[in-house]
Amino acid sequence: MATSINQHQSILESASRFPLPQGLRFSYGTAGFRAEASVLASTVFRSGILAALRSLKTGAVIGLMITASHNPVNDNGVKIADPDGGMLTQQWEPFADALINFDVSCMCISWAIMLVVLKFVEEENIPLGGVNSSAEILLGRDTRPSGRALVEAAKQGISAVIGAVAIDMGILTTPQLHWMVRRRNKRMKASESDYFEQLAKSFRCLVDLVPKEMAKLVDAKFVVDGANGVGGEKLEQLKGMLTGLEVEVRNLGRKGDGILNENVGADYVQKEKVIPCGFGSDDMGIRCASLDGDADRLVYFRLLSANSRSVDLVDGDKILSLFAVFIKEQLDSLSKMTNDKLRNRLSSRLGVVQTAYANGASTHYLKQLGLEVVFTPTGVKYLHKKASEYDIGIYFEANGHGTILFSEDFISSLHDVEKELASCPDCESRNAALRLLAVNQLINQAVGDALSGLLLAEAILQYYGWSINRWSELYHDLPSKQLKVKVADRSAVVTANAETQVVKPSGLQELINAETDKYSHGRCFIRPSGTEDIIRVYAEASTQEAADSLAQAVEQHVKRLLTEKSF
Ligand code: G16
Repeated sequence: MATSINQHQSILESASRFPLPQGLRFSYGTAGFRAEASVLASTVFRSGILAALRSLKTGAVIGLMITASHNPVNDNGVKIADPDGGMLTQQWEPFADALINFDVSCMCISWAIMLVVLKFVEEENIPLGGVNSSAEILLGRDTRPSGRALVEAAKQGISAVIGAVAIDMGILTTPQLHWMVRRRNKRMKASESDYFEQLAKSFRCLVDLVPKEMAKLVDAKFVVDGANGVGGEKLEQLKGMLTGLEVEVRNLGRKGDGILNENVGADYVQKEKVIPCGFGSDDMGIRCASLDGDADRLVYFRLLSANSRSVDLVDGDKILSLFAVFIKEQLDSLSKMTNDKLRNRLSSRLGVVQTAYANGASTHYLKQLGLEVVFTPTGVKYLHKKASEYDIGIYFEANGHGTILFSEDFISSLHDVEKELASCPDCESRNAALRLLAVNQLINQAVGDALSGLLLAEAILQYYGWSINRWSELYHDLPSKQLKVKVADRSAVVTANAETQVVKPSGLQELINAETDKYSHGRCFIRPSGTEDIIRVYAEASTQEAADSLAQAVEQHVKRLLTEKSF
């Protein structure tokens, strides 16, 4: 078939321009491929082919984001958004790994990449080379200097697939790109200004439903650390459209501001529990928040004392708890409706999804509220999938990545109930329905989004009239410690049971158990990072000293066992 031959040539010719760096292997980790930017051209080029094939297969728009999120500025990476705006389906990850790692530098195997593609195309029945085949891929990038060249590599990968078109959306936050993909596939307005308008409008709607005396109790001043990344500038743009919120944005990544993610941003504040650069004793008593490099994570914090850099961290677990309390209260209002027919229409399953990193105190608190709490491995791809099984699924990782998902059936019932109650403008059930509808509009349904999460948190604080101190007091975190251990090969660690048990190397879990047993309220696990070349150690105990010492003891075991060649 002529088209097929053209197609083969197209991929072969362009693939030879992007040789795989010698001796390197890339793996599709927690959120796609990530590495030092200078070695990523071939990975990004091939991810372009991958995204085009995914678009052909699904007949829908796919997103390809060039970002390394919380990683240092010299890293970069690729995140791929599926038609619903979520992460690339896990079923395609093995193909992604195979495609990205095939070595075509040697002419004798240059056809091999074609074989990998063709085998997969046949297995998945992808209409590659078909006369009417068309594919559309939205491209976005964060503010990393390497982003522009990598977008060009992605474009070449996409155009190597005949019929595939790349649309370059420029600099975006990761959640904006995921939102756009989802909206385009639903044939809805999907530009950046549509995104800002939707956030501003739904935030306004929530704030309008706040009793005025409550809103007055919340300190208007609020400062956000933009991590010197893309999120700060986007928040600057959005803030002009917001009423009911005074926000100052720092660490915008402008000239003289500092380096992306270096001693700034959500990952730094959450892991180190200290204020980011650009914050100091003048911020004592002020509500502060941090975004990460691509604005898909959010944490809040407040300075503990004017002469220390330590913070009281309000992490993803507490954001989750705030959202859960609010959503549950709205559902409780709806359950008090006297109209049985309407009430029954809204009977819903509310579920909460966490990972092993969730502080034990948060899980205890959520369960005490009567909520169903389930666990998945780290990575929004797992949490998102689990949360979508509920009518309302709230998921958050402690690092601040999360959102609230609503089922279409539940939203449609809410609309019906709201219409039925239209003649009762002040009744609490109608207001509860309106609030939930506004939350569904505000909070990103595709992926965790720091900007939409921040607006929802602010609206809920106004609703309750809560300060950040009051929010932080919802429960007291068990002291915890996280460490990173550099090892030669992080894939030597294999875990099970939502990453709470080490399966390999053998014997390591027993050592962790023995250390953990020494501490009151001790809990500890390790796992290989899927975004950095390290093993992560998490420890929790009844005092900070105990948590630190447990983490350090386990770190030593990891170092020793992973440098021994015997396992
Ligand atoms: C990504 C994922 C998150 C995950 C994080 C850390 O975040 O989207 O779900 O929690 O990596 O992963 P790991 O511990 O495997 O390094 P981001 O914000 O870096 O894209």
